[in-house]
Amino acid sequence: MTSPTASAQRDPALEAHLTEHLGAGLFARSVHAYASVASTMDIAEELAAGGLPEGTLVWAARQARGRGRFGRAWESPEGGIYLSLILQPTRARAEVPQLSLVAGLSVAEAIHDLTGLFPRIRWPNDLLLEVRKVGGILVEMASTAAIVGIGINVTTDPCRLPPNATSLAACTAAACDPYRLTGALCQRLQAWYDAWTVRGFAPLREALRPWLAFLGSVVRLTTGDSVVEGQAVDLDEVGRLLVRLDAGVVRAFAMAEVTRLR
Ligand code: BT5
Repeated sequence: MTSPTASAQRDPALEAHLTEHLGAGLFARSVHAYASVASTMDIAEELAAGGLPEGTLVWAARQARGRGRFGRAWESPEGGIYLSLILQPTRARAEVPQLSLVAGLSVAEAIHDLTGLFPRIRWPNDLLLEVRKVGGILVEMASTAAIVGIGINVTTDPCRLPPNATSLAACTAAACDPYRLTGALCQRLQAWYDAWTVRGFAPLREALRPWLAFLGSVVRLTTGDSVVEGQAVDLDEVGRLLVRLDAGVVRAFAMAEVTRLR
């Protein structure tokens, strides 16, 4: 089988353009950009195994086989940004899934910086505008690194997306430049990643609250084959979703699909 990096061609013009917007931070050190790849996750995993450093950014304008969680597909037509970052967290392995919320907050803030839109984070990994999904986060553990994947529909024509999806350009008249958005996102992410590295989830918990979708709402949580309903009340100190069940008991969920009921 051909390796992911051997079957994709880096694009120096794209890399130069991105570098202009990345400043001098962590994610500007090693930039690998492509017009098209199968999945930026596979490329980042291969680069991490080959010893590329923390901060390496793999960016693509299109993906042929973008993926979400649990083997789902991530539609990746032109107009979106698709990126994966190699991180080498020094925090405990059990805390690494928190990177999904670290990245979600950074994406929400970057979108707000650029467009004035106020996206909501549907715990644990979706970005919503109104009720439609505009972005998603995927955290995977590779042998030597954590790979954080981010997909955002920027100027994508919603006709090319699943029915419950939208793009930034479909929601605002503000300019939605994918390179500027990548730069803003990397800046925000570096700041939150540094804060998380030093202080853990506590600062994130506070900062996330205003961006969370469904707090106070009655939600349905689906975890594997069990379905639970209750009121979403908060995140706990490690990023789990706290839900008040009918009996008044508050239970913490580490992983679930969340839908708002009312
Ligand atoms: C996610 O999974 O939301 C994580 C998506 C991560 C994508 C990035 S792109 C860069 C990097 N390289 C990759 O190959 N992946 C990462 P999940 O929560 O499982 O959501 C998947 C579901 O979102 C699908 O089943 C569809 O319902 C929906 N979906 C698919 N493509 C979409 C899109 N472009 N926009 C909005 N929703 C989409």
